[in-house]
Amino acid sequence: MQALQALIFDVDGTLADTERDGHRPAFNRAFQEAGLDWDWTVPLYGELLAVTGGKERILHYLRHWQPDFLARPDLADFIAGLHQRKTAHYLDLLRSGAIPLRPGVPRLLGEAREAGIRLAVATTTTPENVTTLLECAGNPDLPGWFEVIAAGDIVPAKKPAPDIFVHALEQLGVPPEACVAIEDSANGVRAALGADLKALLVTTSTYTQGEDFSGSAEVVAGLDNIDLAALETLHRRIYGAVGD
Ligand code: XBP
Ligand code: MG
Repeated sequence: MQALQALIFDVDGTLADTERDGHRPAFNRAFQEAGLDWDWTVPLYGELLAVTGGKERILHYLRHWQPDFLARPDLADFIAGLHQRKTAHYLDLLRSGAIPLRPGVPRLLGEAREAGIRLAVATTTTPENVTTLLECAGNPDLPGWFEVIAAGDIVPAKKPAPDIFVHALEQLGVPPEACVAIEDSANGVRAALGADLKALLVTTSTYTQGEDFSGSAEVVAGLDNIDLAALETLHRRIYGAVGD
């Protein structure tokens, strides 16, 4: 049986609870700046989160709530421009310290680093959003603790497609059975399982409580009480003890 070699973390909702008070207001600021009267309220954003990827989420919103915009000849550029401004506003929010890492995350990352367990990220958001979150909510060295930051448009299909997790595994050069993956959403669970990451811990977040996490090994409300030993126990429960 493979020993545990690496942890693969989702970002939004897992490392930090970023959606309601981070990404969502950033989208709204970009819309206001563009003179659009679109308001992604807390409940509406919860519905829109069914679609991963900010650009994809804007297109989904247009299709269902603003179909007249679909006729724009420059639709792709229009969406890309809104998303670029949204990302700028999100980075400002991160740099203001508005979004902390979730309780237990700094400790768990330190334990893994101390034990020589490799760290990776597999996320739908952009690489800069990841490094800026880690630098500003954690510490300036934190991005360097992650050997692999698999993020955003680096893969053709976003979660729930498995592509980003497959990419992270390829970059790590380890099989899925050598890893534990940590996610917060049903889309993330489907993506991780699609990459054969069976040792999968779910930590529910603001918007994902009550989602379908079928196939995950364990569901917790947060990582406050999850240490490296708990992840090693979960890994053994799925794959058996080393030497089995
Ligand atoms: C969550 C997402 C992202 C964010 C918005 O990513 O689906 O799209 O909501 O970020 P994950 P962008 O849970 O996989 O970390 O606007 O940069 O896409
Ligand atoms: Mg997530």
